[in-house]
Amino acid sequence: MKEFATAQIRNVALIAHHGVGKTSLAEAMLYLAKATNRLGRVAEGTTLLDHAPDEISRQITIDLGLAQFEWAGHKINLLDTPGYPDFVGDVYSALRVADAGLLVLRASAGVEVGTEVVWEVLQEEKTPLLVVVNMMDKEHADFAAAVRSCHDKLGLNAIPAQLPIGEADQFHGIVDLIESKAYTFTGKGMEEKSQEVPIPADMVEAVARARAHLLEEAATGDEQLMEKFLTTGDLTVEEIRRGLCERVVQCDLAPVFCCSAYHNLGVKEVLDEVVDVLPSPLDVHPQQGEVANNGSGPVTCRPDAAEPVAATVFKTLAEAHLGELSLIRLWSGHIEPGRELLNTGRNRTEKLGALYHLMGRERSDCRGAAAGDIVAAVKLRETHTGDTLADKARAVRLAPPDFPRPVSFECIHARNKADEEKMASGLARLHEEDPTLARHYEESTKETLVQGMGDLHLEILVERLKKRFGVEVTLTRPRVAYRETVKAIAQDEYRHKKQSGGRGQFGEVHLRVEPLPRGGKLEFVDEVKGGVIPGQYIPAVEKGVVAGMEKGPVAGFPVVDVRVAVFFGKYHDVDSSEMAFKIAAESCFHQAILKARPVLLEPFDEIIVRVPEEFLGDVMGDLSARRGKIRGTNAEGHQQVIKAEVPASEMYKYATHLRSITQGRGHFAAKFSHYEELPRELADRIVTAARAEKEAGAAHHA
Ligand SMILES: Nc1nc2c(ncn2[C@@H]2O[C@H](COP(=O)(O)OP(=O)(O)OP(=O)(O)O)[C@@H](O)[C@H]2O)c(=O)[nH]1
Ligand SMILES: [Mg+2]
Repeated sequence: MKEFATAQIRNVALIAHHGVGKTSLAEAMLYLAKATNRLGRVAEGTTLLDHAPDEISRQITIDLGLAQFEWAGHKINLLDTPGYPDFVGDVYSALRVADAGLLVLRASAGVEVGTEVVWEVLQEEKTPLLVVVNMMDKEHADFAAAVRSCHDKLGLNAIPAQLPIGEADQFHGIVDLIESKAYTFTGKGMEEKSQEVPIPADMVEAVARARAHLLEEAATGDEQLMEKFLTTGDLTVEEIRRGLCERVVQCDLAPVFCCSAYHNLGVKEVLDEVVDVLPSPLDVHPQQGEVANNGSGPVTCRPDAAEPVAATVFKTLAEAHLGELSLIRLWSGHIEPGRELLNTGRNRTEKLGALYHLMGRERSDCRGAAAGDIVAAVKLRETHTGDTLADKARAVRLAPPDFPRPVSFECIHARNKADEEKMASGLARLHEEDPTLARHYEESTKETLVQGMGDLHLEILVERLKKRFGVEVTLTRPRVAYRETVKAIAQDEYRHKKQSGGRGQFGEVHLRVEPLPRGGKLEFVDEVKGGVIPGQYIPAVEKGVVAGMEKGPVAGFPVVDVRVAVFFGKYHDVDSSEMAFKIAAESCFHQAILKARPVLLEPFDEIIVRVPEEFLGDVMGDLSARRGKIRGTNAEGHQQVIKAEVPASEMYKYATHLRSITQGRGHFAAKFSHYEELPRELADRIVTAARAEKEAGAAHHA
């Protein structure tokens, strides 16, 4: 493919609820653009875009796909995003770099849950949109209802730019309201043939009404256009497009089109409007970034090939037949293979290798790209998803996609010791590629946890670890990182004395243990008077206490939030040593804490749940059943936002559960909040379990 100038580029993301035909639409576009001579089918596993084996077997999109093709003298960079909520990270990636979106709806359902969920991201990114009502050929297709749902559920000003002729199995043509022309499809798809016909008699009135509405909306916001519309009642095709274009860029309006991607009906018309109505990289706000230590505030990266390079790496692909690739959006400057750039976040020089244009699984060489374009580059060694690449002369750093925090977690185990290292490096790589997959080693439970956006996300992680890194892993429910503390003040003493020929060991320590407020960790106090324990041994006493805190007396969890004072002791001129005092202190601590009413603490998460009004009662009831404490609720648009504190032990698989009780419409974010004392009966259960485990361990070693 030749190189395109910035004005001729369209970066467009396909966004929607899962399974409404985003990938099918992209395939139809590639077919129309003659980028392929076979129309790819999701159900048959023949698509260019869903090409990974796990995508083909599940018939869903897992990884963001890129389809680059030429249409009407323009280069379209189409970003096909996954609709499953587990892979929402890629929606953030795509919207970070797309200049516009195609919001795809199912004609029989209109706005669905998945669309509502990504709506927030669309609004944050201020993405200009066209709405495409797909599956017009299917049962219960209802174009008008789908349009209404945009207004009702999203508050989106969706204005038809087309009307369908017939719906469901009667869908056989389109009235183009911009050009005031009607077309019927001559074959059931594939051939893109359509024939101009008079506007059907029974639609004349509806067309006139819809067209007047469209023209009025197009003229709003432009005084000249409005004046002409009011005096003549009409606008030229160019004026309508100009007016629409302006309002689309302002996110004031989204024109609505209809099609059947599967039968390739109406898709050509959508493509034409992508070129005519959606903005080029020149029409959207330029990126602003920071240059470290320049002291002059944000730097603007204009979409100009003559400027220094500024680019965002928004996705890393790793497929056996594609190799490892970084997808790069160029905001300013020009790049070509062999170009040296700086990874500004990591301060590493990187040299670009081969560059490619992608059509899903197919790639072709790219000799250069100008500001605004998207290219695939052979993965750079130290550059990962979200990083900025820039010319050294202007080492600008741009905001990465604002990825959501992972909400699902599991404990991950390698099959054997030898696999553990491979697992760790595999997890590190997968995290660099997909920041919504995280891993974390929990010191107190000695477990490695993996975190993702849902069960399916983690299931795919397991499969990919096996396929790409050759490690077999299993997932289990993580242990809860309980802690122990005390509720009373107590003291005790301990003498460590050993005489076994030669030099002996001697140290006597008296300790007092007191409770501290939550979050107090350890406060160690030296109250020794008169040198009964010489100053040089006090650090050893503290070390003994710290060692003693590793395993609490209740169930062996770490002890926190205690003040420990050493207030008396004895030493021996010859036999005392640091080791002797450390041992004495550790033993003394174990004795004293037993008398200080030790208890178990459990971690609480602070969570924020967003749900539509009608699910508020169910979700709150469910949170209470999980021993959650509701801290407040308030309305945000159509949604209720619940703030609560919930025991971490009750949050296992909550992402899946919340989806099921809210028909997929609730979502949440969680983070660690604090520790609280565990209720008695639950504590007893944990103590019993810990004892059983200890005994089993002892039996195992015997
Ligand atoms: N009848 C009919 N079926 C369609 C149409 N568009 C898509 N399909 C079918 O709907 C199913 C889902 O289509 P996809 O293109 O995979 O949908 P998607 O939105 O990309 O799905 P995800 O990427 O998993 O969110 C496939 O079996 C398609 O063949 C259409 O216009 N008409
Ligand atoms: Mg798809």
